[in-house]
Amino acid sequence: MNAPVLRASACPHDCPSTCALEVEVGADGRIGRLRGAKGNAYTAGVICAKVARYADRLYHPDRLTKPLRRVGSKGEGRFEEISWDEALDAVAEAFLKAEAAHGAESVWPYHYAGTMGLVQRDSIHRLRHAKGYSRQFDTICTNPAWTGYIAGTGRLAGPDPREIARADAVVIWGTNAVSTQVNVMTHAITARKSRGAKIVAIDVYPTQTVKQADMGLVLKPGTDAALAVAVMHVLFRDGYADRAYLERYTDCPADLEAHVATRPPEWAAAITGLSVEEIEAFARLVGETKRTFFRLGYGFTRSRNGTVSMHAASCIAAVTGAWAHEGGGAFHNNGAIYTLDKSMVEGKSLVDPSVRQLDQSQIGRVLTGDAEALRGGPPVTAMLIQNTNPVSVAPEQDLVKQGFAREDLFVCVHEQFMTETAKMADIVLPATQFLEHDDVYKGGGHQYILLGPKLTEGPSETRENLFVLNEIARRVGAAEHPGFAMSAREHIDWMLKASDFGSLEELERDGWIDCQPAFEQAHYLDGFAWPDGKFRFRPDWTNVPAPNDGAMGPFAAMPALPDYWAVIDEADEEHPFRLVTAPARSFLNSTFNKTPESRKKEGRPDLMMGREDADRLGLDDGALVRIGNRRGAVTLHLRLTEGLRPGVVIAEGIWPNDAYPDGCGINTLTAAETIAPYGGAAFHDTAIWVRPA
Ligand SMILES: Nc1nc2c(c(=O)[nH]1)N[C@H]1C(S)=C(S)[C@@H](COP(=O)(O)OP(=O)(O)OC[C@H]3O[C@@H](n4cnc5c(=O)[nH]c(N)nc54)[C@H](O)[C@@H]3O)O[C@H]1N2
Ligand SMILES: Nc1nc2c(c(=O)[nH]1)N[C@H]1C(S)=C(S)[C@@H](COP(=O)(O)OP(=O)(O)OC[C@H]3O[C@@H](n4cnc5c(=O)[nH]c(N)nc54)[C@H](O)[C@@H]3O)O[C@H]1N2
Ligand code: SF4
Ligand SMILES: [Mo]
Repeated sequence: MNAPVLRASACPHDCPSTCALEVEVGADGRIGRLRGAKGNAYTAGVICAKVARYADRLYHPDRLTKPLRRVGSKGEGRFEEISWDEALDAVAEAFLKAEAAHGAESVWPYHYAGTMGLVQRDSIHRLRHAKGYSRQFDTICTNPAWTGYIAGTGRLAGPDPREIARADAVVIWGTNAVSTQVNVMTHAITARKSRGAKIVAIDVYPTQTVKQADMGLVLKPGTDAALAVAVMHVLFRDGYADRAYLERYTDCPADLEAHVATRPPEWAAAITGLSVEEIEAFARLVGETKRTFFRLGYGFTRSRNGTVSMHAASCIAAVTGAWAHEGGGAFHNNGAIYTLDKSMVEGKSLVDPSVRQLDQSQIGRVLTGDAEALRGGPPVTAMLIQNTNPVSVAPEQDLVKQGFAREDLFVCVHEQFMTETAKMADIVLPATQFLEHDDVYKGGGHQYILLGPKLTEGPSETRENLFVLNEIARRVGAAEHPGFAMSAREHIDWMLKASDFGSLEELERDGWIDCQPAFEQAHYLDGFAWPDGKFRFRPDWTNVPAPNDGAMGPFAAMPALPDYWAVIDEADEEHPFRLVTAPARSFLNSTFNKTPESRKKEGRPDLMMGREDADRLGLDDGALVRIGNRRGAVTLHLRLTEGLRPGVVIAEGIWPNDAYPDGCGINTLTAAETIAPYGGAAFHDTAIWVRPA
C-alpha cells in the first residue's frame, strides 16, 4: 500500500490555539491521523487528542449526507430525502414569503463559530446584508473579555504569545488551558523547564491546569477583580510598583494607589474565599518577577461582572511594569493584528445600519416574541442556521426550545450532524467538514494566518457553506454583489491581496503568515492605543470601542477604577449553590459530544460537588440529583470532588440534551441577561438549588 502523503491544514474549531496541522491523506483520498505542525512556532507539534483522531468525526456513520425535508411534526425527527434544488427552492420560497408578510427583518440568518474559516463562516453576512435581513449581535463568547481587555490597552493585541516560553512566571487566569488551549501549556512548561519559571493557575475548581501549576488559586466564581485589586494593594504597599513606568505609561497611578490602599488582602480574602497568605504569596511572586506573562482567558469573564474582572486583571501588569519586558505583560487575544479586508466576503458595502440587530444569546427571547429582544420590530419567522447549535449551547434553553417549536417559524439548518437544532428544522442541508472545503483562518491565541485547503471530497451530497449562501442569494434575487459569484479560493486570494498579505499562491507555498508586530508595538513601548498613549486604570466605560458592532449598552454605572462589582447571581437561601458550566476536555462546545472516543472519556453528565456539601444534603457519590432555578431544572449524577469550595458546583461540558434523563441540557439553567457594557452571556454565573432526584 502507498504511504499516505502529509498535507498542511489548520484546525477550524473555535479554539484560541488554531493549530497548524499535518494531515495524512491516503492514495484513495482517505484521511488518516492529524498531527500538530512541528515547523509552526506556536503549535510546535502539539494538538489536542480530539482533533488528532479527527477521522472519527469525518467518517462518523451519523454524518448528514442528503438534503432533508421534515415530514413529521416539529422536532419529531422524521424527515424525507429531497434533492438540493428542491431544498434550496423551499428555503428561498419561505424567505420570500416571510419578507412579503412582515418585511425582510423577519428573516434572521443565525450563525457562529463551528468553523472559524473566514469564508465559510462569514459569507452568511453577505446574504444578510444583500437582503436587509436582521443582523446578529454576536454576544455568546467574546464580548466581555475583549471589552475588558481593550478598556485598559485600547487595542485587542498583546505580547507575542510565544514569549510565554521566555517568562519567569506564567499566570494562567480563568482559562483551563490543559483542556481548552493546550499550546499555552506547551510554552509555559518550556519556561518552567528552561528558566525555572513558576506557573500560577487561577480558577474556581481544581482543574487539570490548576493541578499542573506551581501555585493554584481556587477562588469563588465571579470574584477575580477582588483578587486583582488586593494584589495591586500589596504591590504598592511593598514597593513593587514600578513608579517610573506608571508615570510614563498610565493614566492615573496616584488615584489607583489611593483606591487600592483601602482594599487589603483581608478585604479580598472575605470576597474571594482565598486566604490572606495565598493572596500575599501571589502578589509577592508577581512583584518580584518582572517577566510575568499574564495569560488571561475567557472563563472568568462569563459572569455579570466579567468585563470589570478582565480589566482589573490586566491592570496588574501595568502596576509592575511587566509590559516593558520580554516574557512580560498581559495577553488575551490578538484580533487587532490581522488587518484582513473582509469586505468582499461579508458584503460590507451592502450594510444598512438601520436594520435591527438581534442579540445572539437572547435567541430564546427573540423566538418567543419578547418585544425588547425583538427591538420593537417584527417577529422572526424564517431562519438559516450555519455552524452553531443554539438548542444546546444558548442560554435559557427552555425558551429556545419553545421558540423552535413554533409552527409559524421556518427553519433551515445546514449541518454536519443531526444536532438538536437540526432536529427542529423544516429543511436540513448536509455540510462539508473542514478538510473537504477551502478556507483561511487566523489565530486568536497566536499570530498566524493559516490556510486550510480542501484535501478530500466530502461524502455523498455534502456542500460547503459558500455554495448554500450563493444559491439562496440567487433564488431570492440578491446575487448582484460580486462575492456571490466567487469560489472559496477566489475569496481567499481576494482577501489576501486586498489586505497586502500576498496571495493565495504564496499562502499555499508557505502554509501560514506570521503577523507578529514588532516588540515595541506588541509591548506598547511607544504608548498604549489611546490618544494620550496611556494605559487606562480609569476606563471610560461609555466609550470603549465595542469589539463587535455595539448594539447593546454602553452601560454607565460601572466601577470607575478596578474593583469588585457585586452584580453576580449571588447564592441565597432558595438557591444556595453557585453553578459553573466549565468546558469538558473531550468536547468543544457541543462539537465532538457524539463521537465515541470523546463520549467514552467524558462518561456522563455529572455535577461535581465537595464532600462537605454532599454530606449536608445527604447525597452519595453517583446519586441522581436535580438542580434548578426559576428558569427550569436539570437531572444529572453527583460526582464527589476534592478541592471544591463549599457552595460551588461544576458541570463540565455541553452534553447533548438527550444525554440527560429528561432531555433538559445544562443551559436550561443559564441566563441570557446582558453582561455590561456590550453584551455577553454569563454562563459561569448561576445560582441554583440541588435536591435528590
Ligand atoms: N476542550 C475544549 N476546548 C475548548 C472549548 C470546549 O468547550 N472544550 N471551547 C472553546 C471556546 S468556544 C472557547 S471561547 C475557549 C474558552 O476557553 P477558556 O478561556 O478556557 O474559557 P472557559 O472555557 O469559559 O472557562 C475556562 C475556565 O474558567 C473557569 N472559571 C469560570 N468562572 C470563573 C471565575 O469566576 N474566575 C476564574 N478565575 N475562573 C473561572 C472555569 O472553571 C474553567 O476552568 O475554549 C475553546 N476550547
Ligand atoms: N453552558 C455553557 N454553554 C456555553 C458555553 C459554556 O462555557 N457553558 N460556551 C459558549 C461559547 S464560548 C460558545 S463560542 C458557544 C459555541 O457554540 P456553537 O457555536 O454552537 O459551537 P458548537 O457547539 O461547537 O457547534 C458548532 C456546530 O457547527 C457545525 N459546523 C462546523 N463546521 C461547519 C461548517 O463548515 N458548516 C456548517 N454548516 N456547520 C458546521 C458543527 O457540526 C456543530 O454542530 O457555546 C456557548 N455555550
Ligand atoms: S487545541 Fe484547539 S486549535 Fe488545536 S487542534 Fe485542538 S481544538 Fe484545534
Ligand atoms: Mo467561545
